[in-house]
Amino acid sequence: MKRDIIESAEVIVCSPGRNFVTVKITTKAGYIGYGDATLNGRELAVAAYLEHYLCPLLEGRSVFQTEDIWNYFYKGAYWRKGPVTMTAIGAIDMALWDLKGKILETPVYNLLGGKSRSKMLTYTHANGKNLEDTLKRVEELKKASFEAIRVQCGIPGIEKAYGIGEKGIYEPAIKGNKPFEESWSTPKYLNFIPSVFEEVRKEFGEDLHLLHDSHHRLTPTEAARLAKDLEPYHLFWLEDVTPAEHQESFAQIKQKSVTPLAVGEVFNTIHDAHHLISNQSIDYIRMTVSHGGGITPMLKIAHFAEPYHIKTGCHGPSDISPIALAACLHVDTAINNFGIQEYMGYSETTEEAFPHEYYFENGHLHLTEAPGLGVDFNETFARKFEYEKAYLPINRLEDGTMFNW
Ligand code: EZ4
Ligand code: CO
Repeated sequence: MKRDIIESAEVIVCSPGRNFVTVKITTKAGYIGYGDATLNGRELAVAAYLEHYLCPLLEGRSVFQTEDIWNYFYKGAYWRKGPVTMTAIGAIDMALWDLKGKILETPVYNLLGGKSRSKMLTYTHANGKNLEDTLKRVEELKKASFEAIRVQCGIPGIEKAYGIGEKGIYEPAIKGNKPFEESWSTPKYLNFIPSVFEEVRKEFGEDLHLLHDSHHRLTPTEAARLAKDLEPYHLFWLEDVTPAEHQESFAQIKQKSVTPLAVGEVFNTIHDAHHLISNQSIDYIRMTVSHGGGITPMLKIAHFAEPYHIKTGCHGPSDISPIALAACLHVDTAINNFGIQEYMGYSETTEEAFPHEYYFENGHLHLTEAPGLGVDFNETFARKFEYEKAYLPINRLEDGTMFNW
C-alpha cells in the first residue's frame, strides 16, 4: 500500500480554551497529518469551505504533491484570494507538509531548506491598563527571559483601547451573539504613546527589543508622525500603522522615518504585499502562515523578500492553534531572512489539546528533531469543549463613527 495516498480529510471544530478549526488528513497507510484552519470570529465559514469543497477532493491524491494540490485549490476555484479561502487552503497545505515529514521521518524544516538556525528570537505582549501596569508587565516578561516585548498601553481618556488585557490575559474575541464595541481617539493615542516608550527605555535600558502595534488605525501622515516621535526609542518595529490594503501608503511613511515598519497579519496572498516588498517600503513581512495559504506560499514570500532586505516576523497570536505556530517555526528555521516570531502563548486547556514538541526557553522558541510539524491533536479531549460563537470587537470613534479595529 502506498503510504502517501490520502484516504480521507476531516474537519474538527471545537473550543479547547478557545475556538479552533483543525483539519485531519489520513493516508491509506494510516499516517495522520494536522492543519490549523482557525480564522478568529469567522471559524464556521472556513469549516464549511473545507467540508463542502476542498476535503472531498483529496481522496487518492499523494501528500507529496503540495505544489500541485495548492494550485489545484487556488487556481482551480476560479474565485481567488480572501481570508476564508486562503485559510482553508492553508490548513490542508500544513497537514500535507506534516504528513510528508512523518512519512519521511524528518522535521518539516528539513524539507524546506534545512536548519538555518538553532532557535528563534521570540516576542510576546505587555498590555498594561496604564503606564505603571505596563512597566510592571515588561518587568515580568523580562524576568521570564523575553528579549523582545511588544508594548501596548491603555490610553488616558479612551475607555476600551486595543490590546489591553484583564489580569495579563489578552483575548480579543468575545463570546456572544454581537461584537463588543471598543472606542478610539487618534489624537489622544498619538499624544500619549511616545511617553510610554520614553519611560520603558528609562527603566529597562537599550538592550531590550521593543515593538508596538498601531492596529491599522492611522493615516500615512499620522503614521509618519508616530514613527518619527518613536525614533529616539529605537523600536524593533512599528506594526500595522495604516490599514494595509493601500500599499502605497507605506512608501510615504518610510521616506519620513527610520523606525522599522512591519505589516501583513491580515494579508492572504503575495498580491497584498508585492509592491511593499519590491519597493522596500517595509522592513518585516508578517503574514500568518495559516491565513496566508500555508507553508507553500509563505516560503515563496520569504524567498521573494530576501533580496529586498526584508525579514519575516510571522503573526503568532493565540487565535491560531499550536499547529499553525509550529508551521511558522519550521519556516522560521529554514529561511535565511528570519526576523522574529510572535508568540502570545496558550491556555492550559489549549496546551492539553495540542501536545507539541516546540518549546520556549531563554527568549527563544526551539524545535526538536521530531518528524513532521511536531504537534499532536488530543481529539477526544478537545471535542469535550464545544464551539461557541465569538466575535472580534468593532471599533468606533468617540462620536460614534465606525472605525478600523
Ligand atoms: O488582533 O490575532 O499582532 N497581533 C495582533 C493580534 C490580532 C488578532 C486577531 O484575531 O494584532 O492580536
Ligand atoms: Co498585530
